[in-house]
Amino acid sequence: MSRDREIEQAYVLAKEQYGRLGVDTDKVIAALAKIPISLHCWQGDDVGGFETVGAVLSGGGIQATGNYPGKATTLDQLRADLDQTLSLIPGTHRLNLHASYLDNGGTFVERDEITPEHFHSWIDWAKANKMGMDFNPTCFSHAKAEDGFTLSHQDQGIRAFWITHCKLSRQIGAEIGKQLGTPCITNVWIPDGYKDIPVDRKAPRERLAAALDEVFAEALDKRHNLDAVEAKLFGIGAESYTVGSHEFYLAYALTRKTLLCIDAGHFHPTEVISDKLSAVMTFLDEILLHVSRPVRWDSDHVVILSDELQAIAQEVVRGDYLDRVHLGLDFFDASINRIGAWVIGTRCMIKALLMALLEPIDRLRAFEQAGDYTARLALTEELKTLPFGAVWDSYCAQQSVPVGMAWLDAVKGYERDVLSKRDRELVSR
Ligand code: RNT
Ligand code: ZN
Repeated sequence: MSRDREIEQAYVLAKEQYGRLGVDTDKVIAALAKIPISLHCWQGDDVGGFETVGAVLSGGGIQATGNYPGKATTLDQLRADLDQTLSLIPGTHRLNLHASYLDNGGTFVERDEITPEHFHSWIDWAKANKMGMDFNPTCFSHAKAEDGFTLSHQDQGIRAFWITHCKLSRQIGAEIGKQLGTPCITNVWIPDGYKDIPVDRKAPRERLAAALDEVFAEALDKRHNLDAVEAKLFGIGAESYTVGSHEFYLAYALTRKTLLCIDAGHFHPTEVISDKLSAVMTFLDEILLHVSRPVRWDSDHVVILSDELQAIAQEVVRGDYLDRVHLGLDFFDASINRIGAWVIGTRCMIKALLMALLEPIDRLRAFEQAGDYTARLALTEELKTLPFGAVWDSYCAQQSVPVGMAWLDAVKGYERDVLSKRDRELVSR
């Protein structure tokens, strides 16, 4: 039997099986194709950016580990890697860009001087790919962030510098959203915090609230730009106190009507974000997720089809939040092929959404409402061995992307033909 035929027949059988549970797999596939995932540019170069040639960004607890060969060191290379990645992922997605990935034409531009001009080549790239974009001010890996404080800094001048950077970032976000016809989510994350126990927890938080109010003072058209604020529990070097904690930003988002960004790695190790979605969504209009995989700490491992990833997708789907919860990825692994990392993580996110969409949710709810928890547990467990893979394969085939492991052949080929040559170029320079 040909592979195509095999995929088709497996799908027919799966469709029947899901159909018996009242789930229409064709409709599920159509719904899945409409869900964009925001792919983070920073997986491609270990959060390096292009402010200076060969920039290596770190700080604020952000740490990519590994030295897998072939890292993108130019804008063209990163875009080529993204093109390669996108060709291996079903659906139409978004690009999440950091301000440090600007196109400065080779001349250094300080962060308080960035303009939409510096992002036009990215906008053109997104247009060509029919993608939306999201944006982030880069408030780390900078001389003015070296002592661990940015927007909440006690020095008024340093605070003003970061306020300007964030204001400009919002304007760039608005231009991106306007050009691409879909709102850009501009997400503010800062590393501010203390390594050791502070005696004043209050003042930095009050300064941060005031600084953010300044950043968001200019009203921007919500059709172009949406603001988000990202909370965090701790970072390396900020273990004892983080100014922008969860409670701080939850309250900020609620009172200032911004989006809240919830990163899967930004809580205590046994805490999960899946349980938080319905809690915050009861009060907030929209949120942004940074889907990540913390291993013992905020390690930003490549997202896999873990129980928690499935739980996140289930909560988004069950809660009917697909229009209000924006899905972004946030991981960076430099120890494996970086394109492979993007592809695995993004495909897993989509797989988790597919599994969630394939749930016979009405039936499950009926069991729960009737107090039949035995049946609820029986069915949720039974669902795990239904032929989900056949539906996934069929979706990939329909979207003309590799089915199964075939994507890896493409990545290996690209590594051989493109990535390995980059390292030789670096050596011969
Ligand atoms: C850091 C935050 C933040 C960054 C990116 C690069 O802990 O998760 O989202 O990962 O802005
Ligand atoms: Zn994040």
